[in-house]
Amino acid sequence: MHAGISDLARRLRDCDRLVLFTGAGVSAESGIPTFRDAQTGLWARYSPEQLASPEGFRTDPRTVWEWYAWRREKCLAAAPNPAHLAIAEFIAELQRRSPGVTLITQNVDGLHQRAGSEAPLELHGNLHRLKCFRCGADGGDWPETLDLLPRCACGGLLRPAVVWFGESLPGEVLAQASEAGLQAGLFFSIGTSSLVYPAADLPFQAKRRGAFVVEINPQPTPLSRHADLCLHGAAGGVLPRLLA
Ligand code: BJW
Ligand code: ZN
Repeated sequence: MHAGISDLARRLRDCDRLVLFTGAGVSAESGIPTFRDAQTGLWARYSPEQLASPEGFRTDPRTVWEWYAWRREKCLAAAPNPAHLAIAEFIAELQRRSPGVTLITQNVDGLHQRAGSEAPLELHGNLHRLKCFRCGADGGDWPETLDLLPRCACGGLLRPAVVWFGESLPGEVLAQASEAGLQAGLFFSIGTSSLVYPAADLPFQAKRRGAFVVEINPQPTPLSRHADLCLHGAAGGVLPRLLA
């Protein structure tokens, strides 16, 4: 039996350690495709093995660069939607009361920052930054053209600074996210399919430590039956009302 929404309003008022954990669904209403939607998801049209794995990059770095360049253009052309904005306003409001709110995102699109959320914990990196495929060094800004693929001072190819399948998440970011989850009294999982690990484990860890877990998603996920409350709907519709 799910706890009610009036109970949630009370918890939002009283809770002093809160986590907002977001996935691609939060950017869907900005026109950024999710990964796993059966019709419009990126993985319905493109191969994750070819485009989002170290093996794929090793085999055909140009194809991977071109795919990310296309996605980057889409992100730059998009604007934050009411979900990003509600989250940013909510965090600003809460930070006046207490410091205990952490935004953790799996998204690489930078839209939380553009909405005004300053430093989300980016578990899967950021598409707008680059790093070296060989030595891991920071790779500066995107090149003007891809006529020649950009290289690091060490000679290695640069790549988008995102986390591909089979790669470890940035250790310090994951540690901070886990810590925030374990401390949380209230944990929101918003717009994520809860399928990709280790990120998907965060709400389960929080739940085991006693957090009240709320899921916001138009579809059920593997988290749904463990959550204390499921709000079925689009993030851009639910969040502005909930967090106002
Ligand atoms: C809305 C909405 C609206 C729609 N409002 N909601 C078997 C084989 C191989 C690997 C594994 C395996 N089993 C486990 C693994 C490990 C693997 C994994 O978890 N795989 C599973 C898929 C099975 N994980 C990894 O490899 C991770 N690393 C790791 O484990 O390291 C340890 C290790 C080291 C060495 C060897 C082996 C292990 C790394 C995972 C990296 C994920 N990377 C990506 C790409 C990032 C870069 C890029 O953007 O290109 O991250 S994949 C993609 O999935 C992206 C996302 O961040 C991530 C999560 O997706 P998300 O955000 O949940 O999106 P969707 O599309 O799945 O869901 C959207 C949701 O929104 C849906 O529920 C909709 O209903 C909802 N929605 N509209 C609200 N308006
Ligand atoms: Zn290098």
